[in-house]
Amino acid sequence: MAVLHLLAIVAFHLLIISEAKDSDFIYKEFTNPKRDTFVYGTFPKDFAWGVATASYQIEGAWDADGKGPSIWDTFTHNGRSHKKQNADVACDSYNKYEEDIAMMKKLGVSHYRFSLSWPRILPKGFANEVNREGIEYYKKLLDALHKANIEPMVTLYHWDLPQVLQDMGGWENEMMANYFAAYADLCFQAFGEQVKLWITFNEPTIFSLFGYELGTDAPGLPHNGYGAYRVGHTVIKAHAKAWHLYDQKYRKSQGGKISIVLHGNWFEPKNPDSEFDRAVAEKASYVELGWFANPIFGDGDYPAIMKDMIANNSRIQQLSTSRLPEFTEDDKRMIEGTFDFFGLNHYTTNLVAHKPTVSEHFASFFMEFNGEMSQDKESWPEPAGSPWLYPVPWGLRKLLNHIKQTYGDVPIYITENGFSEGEGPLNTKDTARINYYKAYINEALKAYLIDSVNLKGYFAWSLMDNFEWRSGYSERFGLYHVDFEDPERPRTPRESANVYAKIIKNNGFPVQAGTDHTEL
Ligand code: GOI
Repeated sequence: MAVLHLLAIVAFHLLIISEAKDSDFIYKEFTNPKRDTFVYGTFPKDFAWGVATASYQIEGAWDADGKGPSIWDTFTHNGRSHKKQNADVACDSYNKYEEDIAMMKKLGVSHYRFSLSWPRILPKGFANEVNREGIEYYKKLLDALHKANIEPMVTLYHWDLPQVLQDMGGWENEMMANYFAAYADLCFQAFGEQVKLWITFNEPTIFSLFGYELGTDAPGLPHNGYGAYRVGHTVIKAHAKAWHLYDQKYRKSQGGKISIVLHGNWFEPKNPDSEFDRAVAEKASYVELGWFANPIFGDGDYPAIMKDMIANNSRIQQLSTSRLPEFTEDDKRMIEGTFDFFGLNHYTTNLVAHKPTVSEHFASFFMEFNGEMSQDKESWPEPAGSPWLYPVPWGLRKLLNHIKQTYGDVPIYITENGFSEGEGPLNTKDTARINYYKAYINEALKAYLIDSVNLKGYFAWSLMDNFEWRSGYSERFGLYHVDFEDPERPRTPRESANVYAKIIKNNGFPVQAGTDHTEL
């Protein structure tokens, strides 16, 4: 059956491969010589091609027209980001959204993923005081997208919590699940006619861990060993409540889809011959994604491997109960199956080696695994702008297959993928980013064509340079460059914008006449 399926696909798409040319992405060494071979072929006809952004990172207008402050306004105004930078103005997309849409038209995207600023809509956090001007802004944006024939994918929460809700404990307060559901209800009501793809949360692992465990991100609380787990527990319930609300109250009339976006690295054993390294790498993959994916896409509960790990470590730390909270049976029934697709943000791969890290005296998510993360600095190309972002394209294909094997044949959108460079004078020749996009999109194509992964779309991060959280403007992810020194915030396309536009126009990498191809 599998063989027949593969043959059918090969025949249908004229799947043809060729050895990498010097313009393609080449690794210095690899164990499987075919691994990095470039594949020619195209994505399905209705494939979603998009770009992604987030409200705090692009909008600016931080206190305009009745907007309340978010935890990121507080955090940056306290000087906690790189060079005390903030996003008070950022890309000024609050005023320049029409320019943004013109850029999207040039790229030829079919979809735009952006997020709503909760404190712009509800300055006091709660749904009893609605800021009309906030609603109007997003309605204008949605109308303009509609006119441009671009489908919106709207994230309800991309990290900019109203400060007033943080003053009540933020995501560590269980009541947040209800407050979030009320905010979601209002958004479905206000925008649901125009929005057919909803995302509840962007990367809950990341804002839990960096905001409430390490404290390097807003709200900056170093609640090591327990903060992130408490946050995650409430966020999962908040997501499930919003999903059920949409399902029961809006799905029939509005006909959209709603799900969650999870961050996933691929984890590769540092020494593939070591069963210890293999076991820790596997654990890392099952826990990073599975913390949120297993409850939602699996059986309603945390992965067993995660529950055991944290319970054991808590025992070593002389605690009477696990630091990971438990779901009730009712919780599990409410949470299980609350998805319409799988939203995946993926950027890089890590090597994992076994190393005893669990301590009797200090608890931390990052020490829970008895493992150590690193990068293969010998074989992987240097990251250009973000020290953590090593381009490892084959990791994406492995991760997509892992998702299919672990959570079933669910429709997957790659909701973020992209590459950064450092600050500096405008250089439109962004070869490293071009190589990154070509190679990663090609691995996505392999997952679709060869591995039959149910891939529905791909969103590049990001449309333009923007405020990169604690790194300020020092890491640039844009297909378009933005000059943050100029009050006009002029945007200039980089070469990668043209390359991405061409990939979109071709719906992948069709076979070209006159090039040297070998059949698979
Ligand atoms: C998305 O997050 C997000 O959705 C967008 O809003 C965002 O703009 C976009 O990606 C681009 O980033 C070497 C413990 C140096 C502490 C290695 C572990 C620093 C610090 C590896 C691991 C990692 C993408 C910063 C998810 C945060 C960048 C999560 C990617 C800093 C490191 C670490 C490291 C670590 N991450 N983020 N860091």
